Parts: sequence; structure tokens; C-alpha cells
Amino acid sequence: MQKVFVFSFLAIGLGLPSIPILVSEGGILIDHNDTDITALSQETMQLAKDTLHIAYGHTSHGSQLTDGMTGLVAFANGGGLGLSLPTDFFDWGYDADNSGGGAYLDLHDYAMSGDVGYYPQWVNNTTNYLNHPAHSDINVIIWSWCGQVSNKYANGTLDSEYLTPMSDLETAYPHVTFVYMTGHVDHWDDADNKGANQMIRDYCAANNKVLYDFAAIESYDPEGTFYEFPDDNCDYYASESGPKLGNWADEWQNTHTEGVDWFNTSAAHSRPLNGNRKAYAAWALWVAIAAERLDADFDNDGDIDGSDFLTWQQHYGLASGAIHAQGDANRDTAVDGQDLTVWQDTFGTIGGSGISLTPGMVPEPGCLMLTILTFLLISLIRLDKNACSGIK
Ligand SMILES: [Ca+2]
Ligand SMILES: [Ca+2]
Ligand SMILES: [Ca+2]
Ligand SMILES: [Ca+2]
Repeated sequence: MQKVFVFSFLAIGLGLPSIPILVSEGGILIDHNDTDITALSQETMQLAKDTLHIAYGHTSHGSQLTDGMTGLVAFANGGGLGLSLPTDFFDWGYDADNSGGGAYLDLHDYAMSGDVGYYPQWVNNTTNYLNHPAHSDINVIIWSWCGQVSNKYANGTLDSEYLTPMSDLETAYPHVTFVYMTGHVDHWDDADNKGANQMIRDYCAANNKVLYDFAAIESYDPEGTFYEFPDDNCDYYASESGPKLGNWADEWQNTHTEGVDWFNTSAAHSRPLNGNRKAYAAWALWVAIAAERLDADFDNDGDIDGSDFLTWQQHYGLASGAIHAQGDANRDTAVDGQDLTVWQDTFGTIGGSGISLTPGMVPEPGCLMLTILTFLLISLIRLDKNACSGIK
């Protein structure tokens, strides 16, 4: 095993991956600016399929993401938006035993009953789910709102029944990425709805959280036009109490070609185009999470260098219970060759985001070679130790 590992390390190329820059200091924001599915590379989407195991709890509004993701499969197969990917590339489903091997995105839909509006049920459902041995592979938890976000804001419980419990779960399950969401837009309770969603945005920005901004996605049409007073079905109004002016999704769909520019899909309480955009943003979310989870900046000082390598080396061989700061780059709770691959692929980059250093900042090739030689020496010593223990 050890020999195979050493040679496979030598076989690894030195090229940097082309991961899009969606990550900053551990935080991820997915909103209306992340609704161009053609901007996501096959390589980065495949990384999400290869590495993410997602559990999703939601009711009707939240199904816009998954229904849209289902419709996207055939739309892409038909070359919609000019997409040219392998057949069924966007396929997804619950891969209970992970035998799919990345052939489709492992997403357990309705994994936890109810939605995030029901406290403390959603917290208990999350812990019960994650504590079940059959779900030990789950590394992404995502919850959607129905319509309760405005009431919680009005009642002053949005923090105690949502933000704080989410943060507590992150502390309790450090190997899991938790996705925050804003609630759907609500023209009929405009002030509380805007207040609630802004409170969630501010909290996520201040604390480097992962946010899927559901409300922002339905406040803009595909041209980027902002609608200040929209409703969840894409109607837009002149003001909080003013007349209805139109429906941005219907208007866009009617001036564009179905099957080419957009696809028909179920989108609960809304229009197909809203479900399309929820699906595109969901894939941007999976890509960003997968990129962020592959992080070899173990000492969290903003770069990936020899110091991070030494961290990995010191904890190499931990088979379970490892944390990121011990060299677990892919957060599978083990420190092994896969983590070294992440370190090696992102060596000389800032924070694992795929942002390359400027030429003058790139470490000398000799520095990298020295590190590799150090690694080989360590490996040979380990080989020797293993051989001795094997003889005994
Ligand atoms: Ca699975
Ligand atoms: Ca570092
Ligand atoms: Ca450093
Ligand atoms: Ca690992």
C-alpha cells in the first residue's frame, strides 16, 4: 500500500486546478449573480459529484431547487443554453451506499422532515439524522424556509431559533458544511420579510457562513433587473401597497424560447423560470462548497505552503476523527494521501481558493522539490518502519 502511494504521488502532475473564485475567507454567498450555469466548468461540477454527500430538508418552496435540478437534466441533454456535457450529467439522487461513484450528485432529498421554520424540531431532526450511522458520510446539510422567516423576525426569534442553532450545529459537526438560506420574498409582509432576509445576510457575511440567498434570486430577472416589491410567484408591484405591475418570469419566458433559453419545470408557488434559476444557483452552491472543502491551508494563515505540508505530515495516518487543522484537506476525518493531493494541487495558492500567487510570489521550483524530497524521505522511513513491524 505504502509503495503504491509513493509512486502515485510521483505520478501526480503539478498543474493547478481551475476552480472558480467563489470563496472568500471561508464564506460563500450564492445569489442572483450565480445563476449562469454555463459559467460552471465540467471539472468543478464533477468535483462536487465526487465529493459531496448532501442532506436537504424542506417543504414546498424549497422544492424549487430540487424540481429545477430534475428539469435541468433533460434541458442540458437537449443542449439548452448551449450546454454540451455528457448525457445526464446533472443527474442527482440519494446514493445511500455511495456506490454511485460520482456518476450522479449524492443528494438525499427530504432527508429530514419539515422545514427550518419549525423550531426546535429542525434542530432535533438534524442531530438525529447526522447521528445515525447510515448518514456518517453526509458532509452538507441544507434547510429551506417555507414562510416563517418574516414572523420570526417580527417576533424577535430569528436569532434564537435559527442563526444561533445553526452556528451551534456547525460547532457540533465540524466535518459538515451547513448552508444558510434567506426566506422567499413576500410582498404581503414586505418590511418584516426584507428585515429578516437582511439580518440573515448580515450575519452570514460577518461570520463567514455559507448562504444561499433564495430571496435575492427571485428579486432579479435574468437580465439583472431588480424588482423591489416582488412576490414568490414573480409578480411585482409598484410599492408595498401599490398595484401589481406584472410578472417578471412570465414576461421573460414569453419573449424567449422554451427548451433553448429556459425549461418547463414544476416550481412550487412560482414560475418555471424561478425554478430554473434556483437550480443553476444550487449547482453554483455545490461547486463552491466542494472547492472550499478541498482546503490545504491547515494553519489558516491564508496560504498553502511547506508549513501546511508539515501539519499534514505530522498527522499522516490518522484514520478517523481528524480535523482540518490536522491536515484533513478533504474533511473526510482521515489524514491520508488524498489530503496530500489537495495540498500538492493547490501549493502556492492563497487560501485554497484557486487564486494563484503573482509570479514574483511563487515559491522557487527548488523549494517545491525540496519539500517533495522531504516527503519521499519521510515515506521511505515509514516504509522501513512498516517493514520492521511486518517482520515481527
Ligand atoms: Ca451517500
Ligand atoms: Ca497555510
Ligand atoms: Ca504559510
Ligand atoms: Ca482527509
